[in-house]
Amino acid sequence: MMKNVYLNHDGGVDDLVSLFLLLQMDDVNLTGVGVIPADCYLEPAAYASRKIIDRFGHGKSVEVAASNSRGVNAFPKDWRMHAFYVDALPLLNEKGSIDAPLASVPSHEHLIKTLRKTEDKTTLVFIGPLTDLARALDKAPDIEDKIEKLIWMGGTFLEVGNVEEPEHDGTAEWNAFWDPEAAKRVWDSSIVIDLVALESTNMVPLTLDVRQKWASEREDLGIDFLGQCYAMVPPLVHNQTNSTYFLWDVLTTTTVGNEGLVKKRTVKSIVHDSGVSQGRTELSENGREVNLVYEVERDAFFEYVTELSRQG
Ligand code: AGV
Ligand code: CA
Repeated sequence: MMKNVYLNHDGGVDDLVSLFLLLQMDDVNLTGVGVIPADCYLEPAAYASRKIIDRFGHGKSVEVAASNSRGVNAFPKDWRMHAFYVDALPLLNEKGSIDAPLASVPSHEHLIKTLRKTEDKTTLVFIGPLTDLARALDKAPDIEDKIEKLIWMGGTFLEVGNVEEPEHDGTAEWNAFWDPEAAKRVWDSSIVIDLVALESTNMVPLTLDVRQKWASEREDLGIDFLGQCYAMVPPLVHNQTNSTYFLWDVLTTTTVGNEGLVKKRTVKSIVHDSGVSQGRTELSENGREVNLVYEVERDAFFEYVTELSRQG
């Protein structure tokens, strides 16, 4: 059966690869894409998205909407630059023109419009901050009924998150930290949430053997795209640093097509929306239920990603 999926991403390397992968899933009807300028700059991220749809969308027509949302805590500029590199890949620019349409409304409104007009419910895949969803819910509470569930790359219940910033205690994950109030707004809704948190994404760092595998199969256009994208970001070699790249969003996206790769359990949690722990998700009996993705079969995951990417 076809699954309706709406993607909202923030233009990182693994965000753009996630879009590419969704377009390869036979049972996914991608109803729209929103791009939010959190871990990216908006213009190259929106262009790159449309070019990926053109090149790798198998003729599907998917509208891309640019967000006008603003965050609370800014991402480092170095990370935000990645969208420029992907957008400039010769592989995406051979044609010299863009066909995939840009929506005429900002992405939170595009989300509302798309959910309302799509028959049946839609699965939301958010692999950046939740700002556009929070704004959409404020503006159109009726859309909750059209949402099958939300799969979100965000949060962690580990002691150490991945935010290393002044005036913060390090307990948060970045997508939650960028706009903690938005996460809280979504927590306050009754949407079913699958949380692909750092517990599981920490198990899929970018490593040299993975890069080598993709390099050795670069004759295939889809695998070459993976290889080119993951050449732009630092792998885990000796020590993990603040810049070490994981396949955070790609893991999140693969759970749409292959739920068997991960293990989930239900927990109750709250979100801190201010102070030194802002963006922290914390286990609490007073919190709301989320389905925490806490483990992944690493080898099977990379095999699935590679398999899905093969064009020939
Ligand atoms: O916290 C993970 C989120 C994911 O959605 N992003 C990157 C993924 O797209 C922020 C982030 C955390 N650490 C990073 C990030 C790093 N070292 N480089 C780039 N982005
Ligand atoms: Ca992201």
